[in-house]
Amino acid sequence: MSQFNHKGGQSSTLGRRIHHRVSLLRRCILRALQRFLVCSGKKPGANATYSMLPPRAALPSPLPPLESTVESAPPPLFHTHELDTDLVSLKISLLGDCQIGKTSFLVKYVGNEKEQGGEQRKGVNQMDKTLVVGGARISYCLWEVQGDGKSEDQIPMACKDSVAILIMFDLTSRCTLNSVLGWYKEARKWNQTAIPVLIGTKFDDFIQLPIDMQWTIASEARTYAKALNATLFFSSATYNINVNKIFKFITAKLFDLPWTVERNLNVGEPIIDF
Ligand SMILES: Nc1nc2c(ncn2[C@@H]2O[C@H](COP(=O)(O)OP(=O)(O)OP(=O)(O)O)[C@@H](O)[C@H]2O)c(=O)[nH]1
Ligand SMILES: [Mg+2]
Repeated sequence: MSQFNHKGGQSSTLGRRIHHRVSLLRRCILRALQRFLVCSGKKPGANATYSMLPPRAALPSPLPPLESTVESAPPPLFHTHELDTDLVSLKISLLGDCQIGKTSFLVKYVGNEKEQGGEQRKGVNQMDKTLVVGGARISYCLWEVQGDGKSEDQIPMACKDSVAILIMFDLTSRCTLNSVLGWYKEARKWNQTAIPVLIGTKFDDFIQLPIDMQWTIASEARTYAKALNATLFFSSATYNINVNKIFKFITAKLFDLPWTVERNLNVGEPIIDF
């Protein structure tokens, strides 16, 4: 009997120990579960369900304004690739007279990716460049309308659904500046919402001109920019002046990012006016 009692005492001690360990383990599991739910944004509760974390959850989180703009923006502007949900596709079109440096500008920006994305359609030159901005991947689809304007459908093809329209002219050729209004009107027939940007190319050649001529062309360009309600940039593809900055400006404006260009109105320097 005493043996039985002794055994009974031993088994109840063992039982208490097991119960203690089980409740300890239970508490640990509950704590881990609560932490998980807090991290995934859900309140712990009887009906809480688990959700699989997306595979890219380990990536740095995108800049908040960028994400919120992508979600709240009207659908035709930002395209996410069906198989690539974190890739935002932005179409940008380039227009302007022949031989003003549109292709050179694109090639300077796209760089080595030209080989992958380069595509030639009738009257339109298309290149792609992908960048990572604040954790989100942005694919710029750049459509250049060839300056001869021979094919009727090339302007609608390039301008429809684009988020920005770059109207370009050669800073050393006044007649190409006078054409910008015509290009702008034509582009607006197909797209009324795209951000307009006016770009004077070949700044490196322009600064070789007499200073009074530079001043005249610069003030005329500023007048056109105001008429188009566009931001004005002087650039040079050859010397990589204001090429990347223009795309950065467009991206910041589209996604309301905290980055702004500085105005530069000094004659002899690459002008930026808005
Ligand atoms: N000095 C100077 N020359 C440039 C610059 N960009 C382009 N060019 C020259 O301008 C000429 C025309 O350049 P493209 O880039 O082919 O011009 P485009 O506007 O694409 O011409 P089209 O497609 O035929 O309408 C070439 O000889 C280029 O080398 C620049 O920034 N500075
Ligand atoms: Mg070209």
